[in-house]
Amino acid sequence: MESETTIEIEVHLDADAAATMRSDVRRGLLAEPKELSPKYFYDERGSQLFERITELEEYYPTRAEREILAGRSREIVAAAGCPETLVELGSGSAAKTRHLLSAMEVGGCLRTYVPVDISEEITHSTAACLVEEYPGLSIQGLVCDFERDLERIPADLGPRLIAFLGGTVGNLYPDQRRDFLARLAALMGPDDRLLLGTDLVKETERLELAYDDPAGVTAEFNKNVLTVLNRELGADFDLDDFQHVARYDAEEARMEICLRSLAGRTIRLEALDLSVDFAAGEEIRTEISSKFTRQRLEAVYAEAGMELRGWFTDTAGDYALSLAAPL
Ligand code: SAH
Ligand code: AVI
Repeated sequence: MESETTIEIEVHLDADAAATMRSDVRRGLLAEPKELSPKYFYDERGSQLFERITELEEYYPTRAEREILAGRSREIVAAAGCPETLVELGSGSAAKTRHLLSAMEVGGCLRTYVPVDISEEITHSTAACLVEEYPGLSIQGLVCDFERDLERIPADLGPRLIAFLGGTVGNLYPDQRRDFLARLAALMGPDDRLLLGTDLVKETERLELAYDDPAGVTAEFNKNVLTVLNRELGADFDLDDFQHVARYDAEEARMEICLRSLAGRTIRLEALDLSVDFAAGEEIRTEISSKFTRQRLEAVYAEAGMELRGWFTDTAGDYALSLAAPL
């Protein structure tokens, strides 16, 4: 890279985003069963707690994805045609992304990195670290909701590799996932490629342990969404009144992460002028985390207007990175 290192980060967490949060939370807490979007986990503390999850012995997906990226990034980048731009959806700390950036640098094609994340703090700190590590890299970050603002991703930066790592696609509900991937496919040019990280179906016991670690970090991460609602919406949740629950639904092939009210109570959300009743034992579903097989992913791509072009797994076969192209 010969050009100058630059960082530009556009923030799109405006009044609309605040209004979306208010209507999402109102709808979710009045729904049957109650639910909240996992995007509200990720304030500064939520991002830090997720980083701690990635270091847990029980949480294998990060390690498995790192193994694939450390061993096969050059192959992946070559299969993607050594594009100039790496767009990363839900980039977070971009810890594993370095393997892709380095492979693009070695291949002589790296120009621009576009991190896209809802968490402003982590996007700024990630960008600041990466410009030190990759002199000449242009960073054009977007702090936004990738579902709401997908069309803001720059399209004029040459061929793009669009990475969606960590298994975050598994946190979208099937209809959301279908719409999201179809919109993404419609935005992709013939030379763009998607690199998608997905956790694979496995034994219930390992899955449940990965989402309910004995040290309680995942429970803290899950309960953090209540802290976010207390702060942003003037809610009066007491975190000790709720229990972290993580169970595998084999039929749907997904983990369901919930918060269970230990007793009957009424929660007040001042900013919504809303009071919500909880029965003893009633749950709020705060996240799903879908698990895939190669066959299921092929079907997911087909209905979104893409096709599978490459399949990379870790040695244990726990996790897959797949490369896809628009049809
Ligand atoms: N890719 C990283 C982080 C995964 S955690 C890894 O593999 O380790 C999920 C990331 O997606 C978080 O950084 C979170 O802030 C971001 N995220 C979740 N929902 C989002 C949304 N709707 N829009 C933008 N970013 C989102
Ligand atoms: C970000 N996402 C892929 C994580 C997952 O595994 O579904 C979030 C997470 N929730 C609890 N532990 C990790």
